[in-house]
Amino acid sequence: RFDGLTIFVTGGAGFIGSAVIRLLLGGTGARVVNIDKLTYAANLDSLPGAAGHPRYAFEKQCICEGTGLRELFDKYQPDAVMNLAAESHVDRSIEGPAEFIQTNVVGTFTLLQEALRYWRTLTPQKRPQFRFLHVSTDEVFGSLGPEGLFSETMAYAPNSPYSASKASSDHLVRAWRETYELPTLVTNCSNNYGPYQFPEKLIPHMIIGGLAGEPLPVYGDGKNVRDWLFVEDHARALTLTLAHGKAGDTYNVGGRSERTNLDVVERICDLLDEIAPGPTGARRNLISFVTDRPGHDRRYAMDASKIERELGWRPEESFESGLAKTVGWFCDHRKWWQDILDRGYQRTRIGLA
Ligand code: NAD
Ligand code: TDX
Repeated sequence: RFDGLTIFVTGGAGFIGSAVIRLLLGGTGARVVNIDKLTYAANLDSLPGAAGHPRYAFEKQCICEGTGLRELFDKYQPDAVMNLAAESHVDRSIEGPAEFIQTNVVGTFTLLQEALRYWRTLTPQKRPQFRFLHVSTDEVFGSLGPEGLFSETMAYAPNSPYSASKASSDHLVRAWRETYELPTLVTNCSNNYGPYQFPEKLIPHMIIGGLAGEPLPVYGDGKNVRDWLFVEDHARALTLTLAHGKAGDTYNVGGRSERTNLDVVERICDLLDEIAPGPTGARRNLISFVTDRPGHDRRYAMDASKIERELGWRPEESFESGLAKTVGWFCDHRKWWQDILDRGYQRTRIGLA
């Protein structure tokens, strides 16, 4: 249960990183160092109870800056690194790819270099126990037709600047293992959803827009398919992989919950109508089909049988219950997202307000 171990979590103020930290602090004995640059997507309010926790420290730090990282490795002497710091929104990557190359590629490279430098200072006994877990996405595999699943052995075929930058970082992690023997692991996960997700992503965007009675923009024909996973199930998969995964391996993580975007948005509308009746009546009327995302991948679906078989991981939350919980959470935590809207964030999708 990681008792006495020190774990670096980069991107710990983001959506998935904060779920990992809540799990590590609440369910294990690990000491956690949250390393985050605090971009627009970060929110320390997603870590209630962390500040002041005896096993938690926060360090405002960009993963592209080697000197700062070096000081943190020397200061905390970590047993593991979980790399979740990234630019994560596909639409933003289309409008401004530079930041994605910088953080996702150069940042991962810099973090690998500093982890390697530090790892080489460890005793030969401690070196094999060190872990560098890199958190990646199913989008590196490209787009599927109506049949089939992504497996760990499939060739990468990224289609967006975001997925290309993630694919590059995955390859760097692999190379640092093969060339320098740094004990790395890579996980590739499908679409996450749940509490504390930044409002620009599909599910929170539709919940918040639906509550406000605003148009709900569905890209293209709404028939693109995503494989949804509740964020807490992903966080468990990551801690399991860190604890029991085989160094050098990659693990696919997915929820076996394929849905078209239109199905997801309609279900959100119906849930909102049930629990938060609004002045607009049936919220499905708010659905508005808009210009498609350029290079929009048609279908993602993960074969997660390796992590299920080898590490005993299973998703616990069904999509139906997880979505209902998520809609309920956003209705009950308006201040969390209203503060984000009040701070103002640039909704960058081409053609959308
Ligand atoms: P997010 O955008 O919510 O959070 C990213 C966090 O990283 C933010 O707190 C941000 O401040 C931080 N960050 C960004 N650039 C940084 C830098 N240069 N230095 C330090 N910190 C920096 O992202 P998320 O949805 O939580 O995704 C986390 C990771 O999981 C990403 O690597 C993403 O590619 C991957 N992933 C996400 C999903 C998903 O559905 N959200 C699915 C599979 C994989
Ligand atoms: O307003 C919208 N309307 C819409 O139709 C938004 C924001 C999205 N969409 C569509 C595009 C996608 O097909 O919904 C789907 C999901 O969109 P996003 O929430 O932007 O996620 P996606 O592009 O699938 O990428 C996500 O999953 C994989 C995360 O953002 C990535 O970080 C992760 O790697």
